[in-house]
Amino acid sequence: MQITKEEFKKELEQKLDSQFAVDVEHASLGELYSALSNVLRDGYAPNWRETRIKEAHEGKKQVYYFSIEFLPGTLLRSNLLNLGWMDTVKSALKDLGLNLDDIAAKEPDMALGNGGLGRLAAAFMDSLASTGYVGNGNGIHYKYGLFKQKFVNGYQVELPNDWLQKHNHWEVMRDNKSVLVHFGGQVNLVQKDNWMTPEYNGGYSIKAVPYDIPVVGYHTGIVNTMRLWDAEIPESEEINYPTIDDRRKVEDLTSILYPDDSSYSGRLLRLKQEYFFVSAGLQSILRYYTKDLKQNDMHNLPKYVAVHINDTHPAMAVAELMRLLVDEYHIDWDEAWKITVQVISYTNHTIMAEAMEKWDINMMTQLLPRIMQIITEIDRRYVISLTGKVAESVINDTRIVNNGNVQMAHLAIIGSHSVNGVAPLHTHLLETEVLKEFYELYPERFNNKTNGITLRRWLQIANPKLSKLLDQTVGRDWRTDSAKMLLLQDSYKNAKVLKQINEIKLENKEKLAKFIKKTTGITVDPTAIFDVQIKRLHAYKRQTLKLLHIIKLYHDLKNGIDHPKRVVIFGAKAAPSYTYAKDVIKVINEVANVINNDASIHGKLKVIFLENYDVTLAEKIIPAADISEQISTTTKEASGTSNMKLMANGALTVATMDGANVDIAKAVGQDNIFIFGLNKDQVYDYYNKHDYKPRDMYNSDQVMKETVDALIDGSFSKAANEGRVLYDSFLQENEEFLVLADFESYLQAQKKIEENWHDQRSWTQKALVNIAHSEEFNADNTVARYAKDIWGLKKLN
Ligand code: GL2
Repeated sequence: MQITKEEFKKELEQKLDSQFAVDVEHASLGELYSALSNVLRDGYAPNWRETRIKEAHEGKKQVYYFSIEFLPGTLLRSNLLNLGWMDTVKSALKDLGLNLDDIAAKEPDMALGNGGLGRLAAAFMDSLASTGYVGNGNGIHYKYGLFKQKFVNGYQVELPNDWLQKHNHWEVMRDNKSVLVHFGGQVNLVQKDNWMTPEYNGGYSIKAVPYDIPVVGYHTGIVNTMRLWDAEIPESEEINYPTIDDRRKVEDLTSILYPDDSSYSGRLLRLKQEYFFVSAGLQSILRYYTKDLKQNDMHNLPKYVAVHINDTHPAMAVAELMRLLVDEYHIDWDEAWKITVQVISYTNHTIMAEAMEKWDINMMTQLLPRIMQIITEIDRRYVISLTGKVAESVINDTRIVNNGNVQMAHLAIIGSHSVNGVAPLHTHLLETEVLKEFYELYPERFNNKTNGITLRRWLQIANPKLSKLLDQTVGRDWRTDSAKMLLLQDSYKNAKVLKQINEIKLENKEKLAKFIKKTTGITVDPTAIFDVQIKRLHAYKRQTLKLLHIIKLYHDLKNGIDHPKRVVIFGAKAAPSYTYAKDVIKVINEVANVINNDASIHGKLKVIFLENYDVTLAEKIIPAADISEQISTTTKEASGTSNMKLMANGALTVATMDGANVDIAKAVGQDNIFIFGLNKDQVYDYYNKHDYKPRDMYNSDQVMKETVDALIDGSFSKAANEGRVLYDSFLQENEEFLVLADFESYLQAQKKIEENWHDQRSWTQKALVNIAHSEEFNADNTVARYAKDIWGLKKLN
């Protein structure tokens, strides 16, 4: 539905009046946000309803994307954009003396995740709706999102992120679609009507209540649904929970994202969360299949339904679907297994061993007795199917239940028809190292799907000026057909276009500089190099290597060795129980303090660590970046996606040949990226031979020694203890992240960056090539590959 400026103004006035009894002139920004989002809801509601009717009518196969994280960020501007209202509304608001950005800033960021994996899930939702597919999200309606990060004396402090406090204007609670999820008790199988039927003794049920969030497609008229489940006490069981405290204990199931897994109770809660949203999701899918689609043959389920498990957190879907098919729909085990494997597919997002989930058998037996029985049976049959065919060691390594644990990745792989990695190198490592034995058993299941990003958010919304420039140079079609962005290369020598790219970057940097001033009090020069590292804080991502580079630059400047002016900008949260990552934050903050307050270097180097990195903050930083730091230890970063967002905004990448950096390098060519560091074979060489001796490197390299020593020689005395932790970690024999091994090569890459910076024309040309080629990482295309190769979807008519 389209709207004119006048219609919009009238609607806005009416909403303000009916909701708050105020007029435009007297409305607060919060009231304007609320009224504006309600006008927008009226705009897409018919499409939402019609999409549902159409889905059922056409009976096309749908994908359900199960993810414990979704990071959509804010939705006001993306809904405006996707509905085609952006320009009209902006201009109408301007007539009223209002600014969309000020109003949009009132929306809380939906931070229901902590990193790339959750953002990817949200990007896929947007892409499915924007390219014409029916795709549904399935996740958890956390009352508190990822913590709000503050720095106190340089330390990270975590505060609750009460994003629902002011009400989520987009969601619709659908009580009538609730389902019950059962926990605990004991289960016996008894013969009933010729069927081994589970009989439950004890335990309790929790009511899963869905909150549906619309996912508005870009100019497609399609509005899909992201369904997030909240926990409530079933009316029938209220009597068992007489006090508010009792109730809260149950409803806390969906309170927090990532309960602290260092305690038993934290792990138990996490396991509960995983089963809760998996069971609720699958129950509602089967109800839709039988009631709305009026299908009664479960054998046809794979023709209508694809369930995708985003990492292992929803891997219990394999066992839960088996439970529903066998126990509730009385399908024979073998038949049910075939259906399950055809329905389910799995993405692996990391090779890091600590992220490979496993659950203690006793915990699982207590909490989910029937699921544990089913997993045991899947495992038993798996072992039988391979006995005598492959080496016993292979069976032991790959079976689901071993060493007292349930291996979730094994369950996911054995129960899926597709297992994919997220960049070619990552997939290759899965096939040849991490999941080698599985690859040999099921080569046909493995495939690669390189990650992608939503250019709508990262260009159209975050960088409207660059988007307009693209309109002028390559035509507006790039907004729906990103391949057109490649035409920007025709302007490689066009002085006017290059000048415009520069001007836009400078404007974006000025805007960010103002934000930095406002939030940190620090003045930065927008003409300096804006050098950006934004991602979760993790040892493998090596914010520490950037830190060493900063210290080296600082020493040079103190010693009269000149460098171009640089502002290093960090954004990163450390997981609350990850002390090393928190130490890194403290050290960076104290190093920043010393450098930012040292008048002797004349402001040539500034270090800014912005608090509370989230999607909203990323939208501010990314358009202003000159340098994109992608410096993980090669082999460790499965893909990365900030690398794609930053290149789309014309930042040049400094990178190891890790994850999707490899593909970015291929896309833009060696001249338009700064590659450094050990390659995968060299890294594995160190790992296999166990002969990485950083202390020898340190002793024989004076520059390295001085740089690293600064962490413990009192230069940054307010982080003496934490500095010592970092120092020790770098020098430890066989240190896993090979920080010092890449130090020299990283300095060389940074030197090259400085040399290139002096030639502004060639710098901007490199930026232009990066912008043009970012289209290769358009999530719309990624999703099209999933739809075709894994899910077997057809677009809605
Ligand atoms: C991650 C990977 O670390 C990251 O490299 C990848 O881009 C994303 C999306 O595939 O997945 N894995 C993971 O657990 N998180 C990630 O960001 N949190």
